Amino acid sequence: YHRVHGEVPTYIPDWKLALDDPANPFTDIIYEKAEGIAKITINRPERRNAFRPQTVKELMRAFNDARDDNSIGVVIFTGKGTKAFCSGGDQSFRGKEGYADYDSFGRLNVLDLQVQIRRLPKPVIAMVAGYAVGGGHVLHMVCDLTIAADNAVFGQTGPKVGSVDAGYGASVMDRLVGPKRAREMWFMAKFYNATEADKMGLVNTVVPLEKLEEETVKWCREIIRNSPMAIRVAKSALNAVDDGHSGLQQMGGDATLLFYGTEEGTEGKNAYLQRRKPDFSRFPRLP
Ligand code: S0N
Repeated sequence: YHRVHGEVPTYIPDWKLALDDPANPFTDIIYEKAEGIAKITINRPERRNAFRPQTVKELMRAFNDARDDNSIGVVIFTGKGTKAFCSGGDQSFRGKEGYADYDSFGRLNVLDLQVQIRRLPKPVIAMVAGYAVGGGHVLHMVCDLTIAADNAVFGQTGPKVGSVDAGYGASVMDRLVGPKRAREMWFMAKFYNATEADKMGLVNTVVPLEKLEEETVKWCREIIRNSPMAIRVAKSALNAVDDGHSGLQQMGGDATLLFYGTEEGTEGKNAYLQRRKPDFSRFPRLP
């Protein structure tokens, strides 16, 4: 492979701020791009990168942009600083119906963000230094890959603070670590260090903290060299069974997308536009 593609460079790219809308600047995140990689960083280190509804709204804006930007092949999702990837929902914003910030009613919009990451047709890599706990642990789990620093700590806190993620937080975890470990993680709300998380299948690799970004970018560069369509189809296929109708819809959309690119698909469209009957006779009925 390396003989064909060459070695992957390890320097950290020259990140450029992205989606810098002066009328609507980000307050809770940092959004950067370089070399076909988008980097989305939760920027609330004083709260161990806990998210409030505003944080989630900004994350969704950035992830949406990364999906639509044709030059982006992979997304890094991370937290500012070395102490936390994300410590989950900001408890000081929690109300009766969920989390509330500028408007007075609560919302559970992190669930929409989880779905967005699952359906984004490009790989999303969680780059984890420090704590990935509570809703922050679920966010790393819904990412396609996780690169952990050796100071990373993983776990659910819900049963200790009166919350629970009974959606992807339960089902994706069950897939990742198996039913017994998933029960252990939820019932006991224990924390696990990076080595333990690696053994449990929660992460892809563990690297020294000072090498975290270098290694993550290296993985991104490897991915970007490969076929975007193959990666897109692989991601939707890997999620399809677990995501039910929604997963099949995503994968089915890939089939439609590929069909539109064929002569057979184009004949149907051309015939309609040219006001003639389509001639599909020349297309084979493959075995
Ligand atoms: C992360 C921990 C272990 C770090 O400990 P450490 O290093 O000792 O730091 P601290 O001194 O504890 O923290 C530093 C400052 O940061 C504040 N802070 C940290 N985490 C949070 C947080 N989650 N919310 C608000 N503030 C936080 C500290 O208060 C401290 O501030 P100062 O300096 O002012 O004292 C440790 O901090 C810890 O255990 N944090 C709490 C982890 C936690 O329980 N998170 C919430 C879990 N629940 C969720 O995530 C909700 C899930 C969810 O959102 C959801 C799920 C499914 C369906 C819907 C929803 C939904 O509600 O939307």
